[in-house]
Amino acid sequence: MALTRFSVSLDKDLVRQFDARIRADRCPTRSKAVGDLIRSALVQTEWHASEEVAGALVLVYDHHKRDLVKKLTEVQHDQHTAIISTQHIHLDHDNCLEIVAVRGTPDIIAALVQRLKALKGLKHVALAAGTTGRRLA
Ligand code: NI
Repeated sequence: MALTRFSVSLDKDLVRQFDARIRADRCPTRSKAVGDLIRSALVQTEWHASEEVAGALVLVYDHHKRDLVKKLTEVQHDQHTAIISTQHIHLDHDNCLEIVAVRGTPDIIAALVQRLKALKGLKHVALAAGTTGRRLA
């Protein structure tokens, strides 16, 4: 990996806050912290473009809720092209945690999230918007 050095001029207080955050996160260097921020911004850019992205959906629900499991299965089958895999964890007697790995264009994944959020009875729906990694250094 070829490295490039560049200098940046920033507000002194902003740098102090950034360094405090780096220490709290136990990030080893400013360079790594800045690189992570740049990658994070680039991943957000991928989600605003129409190229392939990847991520994970986290769902929490009570499997006793009437018809919920059936509806969840229907939605996932309808959107199967965006779903790589699903992991189901029985958290306790009532609650289930489902992790749905997704890959596709942002609009297809957004449509899946929208349909899941529209279902009654889900306690939690969250999307970790990630990347395929192909366009990132
Ligand atoms: Ni379960």
